[in-house]
Amino acid sequence: MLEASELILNADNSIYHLNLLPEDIADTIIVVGDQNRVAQVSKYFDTIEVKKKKREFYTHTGLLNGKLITVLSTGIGADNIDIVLNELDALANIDFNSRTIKGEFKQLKIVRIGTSGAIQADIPVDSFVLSEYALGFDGVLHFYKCEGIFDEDFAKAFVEYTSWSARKPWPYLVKSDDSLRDKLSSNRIRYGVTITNCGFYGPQGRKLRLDLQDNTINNKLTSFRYKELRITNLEMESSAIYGLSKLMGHQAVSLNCIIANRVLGEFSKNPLQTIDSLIRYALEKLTDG
Ligand code: R1P
Repeated sequence: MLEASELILNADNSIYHLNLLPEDIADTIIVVGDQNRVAQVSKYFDTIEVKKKKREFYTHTGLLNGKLITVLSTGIGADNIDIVLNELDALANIDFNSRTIKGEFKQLKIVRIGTSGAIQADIPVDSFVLSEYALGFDGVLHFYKCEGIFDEDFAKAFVEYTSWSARKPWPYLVKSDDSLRDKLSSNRIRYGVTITNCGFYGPQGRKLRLDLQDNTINNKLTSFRYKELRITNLEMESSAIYGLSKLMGHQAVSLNCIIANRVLGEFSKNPLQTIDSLIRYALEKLTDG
């Protein structure tokens, strides 16, 4: 039995941070960083059955073409993903009355629709990148028993190539779910390796007033190659989504709207329109068939 301090429920039996009841979520869940993006997604639903919020975690669940979909905001960062993934999994797989793990496992499909910066010159702003792999600099997964889900050879080659400081979290490479990736694929999509950073400025090589531990890190990220893989873009959530989903048994894919190109120093002239176009693309693919 999970104690009150471990599985924390609110007075109405909803889960602590997300403020949701098990019946409030669909099996297909779109996660976005920005809470304002939740309504940008749910405005395309035919009906909205659930609207709840707490802190930065806004949730709308509704029907689109007869399919129940949840869209939920995670806020920024892999630390928030630890909360969101654990609480979504608890909603699906823990009996809140008996506080025990249910006998039958329920698998969730988790699709992130996020914004991201490209670190290759040939990935233009306003394009879409599906993270075939996520490379985590966030460290969240290392707190779980996670041996065996990472590509250790990739990590070793990366650490050597970049002279990665031993004071930084050990990078971990984790793959997207194959079948969900196929469902969301088309010739409008580019594929790549997405770095999940633990911050926006120094951790992504941005220098405002503070000196960086390694001023050349972004050049090394751009030039690093491992077999047929190269790093394509940077954001702040995908590796924790992929890693935790893999450990829990859920399917996950991250779709990135490229709003900046860090190599060319460019930023999208209309990021909202590009995000809207990726939202419509993802909804079409998820409700197709
Ligand atoms: C940083 O501005 C935020 O934008 C990106 C990063 O991952 C980080 O969360 O994604 P979202 O637009 O989905 O929040």
